[in-house]
Amino acid sequence: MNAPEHRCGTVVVVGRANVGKSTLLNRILGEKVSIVSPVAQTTRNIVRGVCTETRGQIVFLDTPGMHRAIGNLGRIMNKMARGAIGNADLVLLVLDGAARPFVEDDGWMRRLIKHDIPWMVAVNKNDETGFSSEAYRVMENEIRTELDSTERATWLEISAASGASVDELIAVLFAQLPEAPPLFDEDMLTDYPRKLAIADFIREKLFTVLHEELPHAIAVHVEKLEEGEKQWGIEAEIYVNQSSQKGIVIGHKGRLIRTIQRQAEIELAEVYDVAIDLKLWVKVHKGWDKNFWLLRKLGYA
Ligand SMILES: Nc1nc2c(ncn2[C@@H]2O[C@H](COP(=O)(O)OP(=O)(O)OP(=O)(O)O)[C@@H](O)[C@H]2O)c(=O)[nH]1
Ligand SMILES: [Mg+2]
Repeated sequence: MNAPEHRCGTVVVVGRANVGKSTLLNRILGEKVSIVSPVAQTTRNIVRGVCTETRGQIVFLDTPGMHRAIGNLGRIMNKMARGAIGNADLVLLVLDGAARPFVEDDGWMRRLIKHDIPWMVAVNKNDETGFSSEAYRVMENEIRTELDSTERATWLEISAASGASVDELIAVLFAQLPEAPPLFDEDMLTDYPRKLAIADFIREKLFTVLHEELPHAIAVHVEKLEEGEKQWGIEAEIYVNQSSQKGIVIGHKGRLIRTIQRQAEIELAEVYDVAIDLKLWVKVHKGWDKNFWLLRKLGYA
């Protein structure tokens, strides 16, 4: 009897900002490897997540959401996402069925059709009232007609939040990948560097707590990480562009920064299964998001 075939390949997850790419990756992996927030442009790096099971191994790359870029950081993020598809066996384009199509969705479809990369669509948020994939399907038809392309992408309607049709999506992904041995050790979930992951968890809490008040350019850098057996000591700096923003992040009598610190400690303790002592400082770094040296230090360039 033949051994069951083992499929393996890289699936690059792309789409407009805030459509639910990172939520979907976490749902598929059953672990939080990529941060999620209601604020657009949450993911700023390529985050790799490896799904290993009896059918084979899918290496997912979560990418920053495409958006109208302002400044160097925005341009780097868009470039990262566009560049990532060069490594794909398959591109998964995530669309937001609870929102109308945007120019960025058109841009992705056009790019994928033109470059002739195998791709499929997951229309996300089908748990929301008013969900519809119709306008996006019309968009694909119109672009195909314009570009003289006769193929059709595979479409699925899912909810990354509830998990609806996500198993079906995984089955479709496996079916489209080549027969190949695993690329990574079966125990590996992600190879995203720990200091960057910790900085992201803290940034996620900043995004969630500040939300409407969030300064446009904000970043977190882990200055110190001491991994003790019973407790990890972490010191991190929060970068803002102006001194007025420092007050927003700290809040009245330090209330906001304490909330952010506590929420980050709780989540980090859960993720790394160790007690966490987190210290946060807010630093004014005028123009940090335009400074390539700082962007590199933050892991963005
Ligand atoms: N209702 C609903 N909300 C969802 C679903 N998936 C994600 N969201 C929400 O959509 C928002 C954005 O989710 P993310 O996973 O951060 O989106 P993203 O595409 O990774 O965003 P960027 O990293 O900014 O590009 C969050 O508030 C999520 O909770 C879904 O299936 N249903
Ligand atoms: Mg994301």
